[in-house]
Amino acid sequence: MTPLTTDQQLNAYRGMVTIRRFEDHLYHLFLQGLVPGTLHQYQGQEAVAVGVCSALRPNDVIFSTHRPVGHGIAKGMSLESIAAELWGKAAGCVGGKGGQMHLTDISVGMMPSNAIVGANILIATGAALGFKLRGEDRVAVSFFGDGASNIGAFHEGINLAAVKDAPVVFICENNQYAASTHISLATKIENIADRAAGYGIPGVIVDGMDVLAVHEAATNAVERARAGEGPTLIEAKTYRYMGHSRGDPGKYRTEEELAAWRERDPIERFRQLLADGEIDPAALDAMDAQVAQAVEDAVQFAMSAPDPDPAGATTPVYAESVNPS
Ligand SMILES: Cc1ncc(C[n+]2csc(CCOP(=O)(O)OP(=O)(O)O)c2C)c(N)n1
Ligand SMILES: [Mg+2]
Repeated sequence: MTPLTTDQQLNAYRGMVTIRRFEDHLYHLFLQGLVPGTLHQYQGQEAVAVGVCSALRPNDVIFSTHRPVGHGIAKGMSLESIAAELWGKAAGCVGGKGGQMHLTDISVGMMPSNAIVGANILIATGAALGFKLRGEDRVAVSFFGDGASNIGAFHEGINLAAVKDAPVVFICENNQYAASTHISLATKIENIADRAAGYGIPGVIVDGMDVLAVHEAATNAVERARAGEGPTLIEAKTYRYMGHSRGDPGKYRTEEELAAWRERDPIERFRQLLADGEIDPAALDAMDAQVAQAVEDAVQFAMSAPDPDPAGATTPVYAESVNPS
């Protein structure tokens, strides 16, 4: 394991709190009808995004899903560029043309997130093969859900990555549900990580509510990928606190189930660990307040930012010219 320095632990705490605060703030604004479109929220899963991204270098890349806010924040996107994208503003990360499910910032390694379930397993594999063929010391990460593990692309992507020893890490965030379908109704085996054996690669199960455990598992997988030994499938057992998307009240699960997972909240647990160690809880309180202000500022910025110019509606959506004549 690469132990995290105190600064890295504080960064991990700040990252998880930023995701939670931002998502909670969006939720309250959404209920007031102030957020355009829908939201797929990440509360509860913060330790996965932060634990994995803390094991990566800036020039490593990640591929996310319809639930990308946590991944984007963890990889270093600015809150302003995410918020402005959610509000469809010109200052958004893709000029307001993508919205919540298409967060992108190539400069920090946040590749275009993809709402087609399972698709990024193949795309991340392709990126990793590109790194390998060009001799670049870089790793690609594919984040996807338990539901995606029953899509054909899961088999095709992981099999190809395994055969080619591609420098890619597959992170299955098993949050127990694919929309309203519980994992037990869609998957006969207990652990998705067990499927790794079918591809001849390591399968690792990790507590997705424990940021240090996720960091350790991700660090091992990233080191393996960098050493040319190929991919790893990590299954992070976790839970989403909110409904699948904002229109979903989540009636298919019990209050008791939700409460049991909240008992293991990744932020509360990590905060306790830090406070039991050498970190002054007052410093954590100060960080919480700074994060709350940064979230508020980013949302204010986005809501008051100018709309995109309609004249640019088709650029860069279509190539300028594909016909040399
Ligand atoms: C190929 C495909 N099929 C169906 C959908 C509709 N859909 C969007 S999200 C989702 C559930 C995905 O569940 P999971 O992979 O577990 O991710 P989670 O939402 O739990 O993060 C479905 C079925 C889609 N976007 N793409
Ligand atoms: Mg799921």
